[in-house]
Amino acid sequence: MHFCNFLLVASTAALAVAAPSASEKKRAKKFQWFGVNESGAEFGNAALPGQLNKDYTWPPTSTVDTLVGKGMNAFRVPIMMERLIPTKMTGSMNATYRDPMVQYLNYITSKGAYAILDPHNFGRYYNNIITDYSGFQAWWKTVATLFVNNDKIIFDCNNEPHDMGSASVKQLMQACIDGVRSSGATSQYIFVEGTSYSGAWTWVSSGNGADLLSLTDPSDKIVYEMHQYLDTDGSGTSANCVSSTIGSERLKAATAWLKTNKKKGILGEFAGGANTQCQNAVKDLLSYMGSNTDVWMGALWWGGGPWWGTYIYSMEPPSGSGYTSTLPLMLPYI
Ligand SMILES: *[C@@H]1O[C@H](CO)[C@@H](O)[C@H](O)[C@H]1NC(C)=O
Ligand SMILES: CC(=O)N[C@H]1CO[C@H](CO)[C@@H](O)[C@@H]1O
Repeated sequence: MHFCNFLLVASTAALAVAAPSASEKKRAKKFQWFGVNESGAEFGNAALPGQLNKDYTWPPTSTVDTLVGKGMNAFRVPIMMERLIPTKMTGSMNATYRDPMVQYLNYITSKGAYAILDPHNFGRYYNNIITDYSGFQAWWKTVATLFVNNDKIIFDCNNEPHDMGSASVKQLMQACIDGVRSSGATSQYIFVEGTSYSGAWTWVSSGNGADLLSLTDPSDKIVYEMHQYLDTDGSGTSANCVSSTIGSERLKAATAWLKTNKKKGILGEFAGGANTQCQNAVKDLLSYMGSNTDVWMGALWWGGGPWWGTYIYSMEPPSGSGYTSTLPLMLPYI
């Protein structure tokens, strides 16, 4: 609920910090996308389908006006595959979940921003690793049909597959691409993710680099989405960061892979705790990406949304720790 105030207060914070340097401003403009994950609709996934406003919620549309007004232009919206199409992937959509989702995403794009539709399923459907690729393709065809005429929707095939081989994930991502395109949605970007939680630091070593390279899209609008946290195990569960340069270090191999293969990347999730080491690390990460915008198209902080409470990376005003102390550092990049 409070998330709508995120950038409103951010603008106030901007007045209180030093103006961005010319080089920072220049860098900032080069990101195609900068924004946040807007959580809520994927919450309470132990309860499927779950009840609206009890197990899960939709972030308020009023957020969007404020955030877009302050310069953000990309919102990743996690959802649950099972809530949208229950029982089986080839089934039909549940209107109770579908209609507010469509409204919310269309609202975002009506403001000129990109809405990233993110089935937050870790490569699983009802907790089983998806191996029915044609079923998954059907799921995406059904869903993409809703947005055929909206070129500011981005289809994010699946959040953070893990404990499955990169070759299997390749098949999963290709099924998504094929499903989306066969719906008639041909103008939109598609974000693909890899195994090992789509970590940037393990992109090459996990096999993603080799296997996902051969994905094909008739519209040629694939963007490789990677995630990078800055804590010891890279899981995004600690408020501490390894060092102030860990971000750029962890992105190096993936950046080289993108360049060598002439691919585009998006950092779909990143965050660090609200302490000096992490804040320097976040700055280092964004600076590094800012000098490699030939391959990095943007970055999305994890996470925003109305139900995060005292989460270590919360951007929630008035007291979310990321919001009160890390946000000012990121303003030059918005
Ligand atoms: C449809 O979704 C609503 C809310 O998510 C849920 O309460 C209802 O049980 C769902 N219906 C089916 C058939 O899954
Ligand atoms: C890194 C992180 O914060 N991951 C969380 C993302 O959000 C889901 C719920 O949406 C949590 O279960 C994860 O722990």
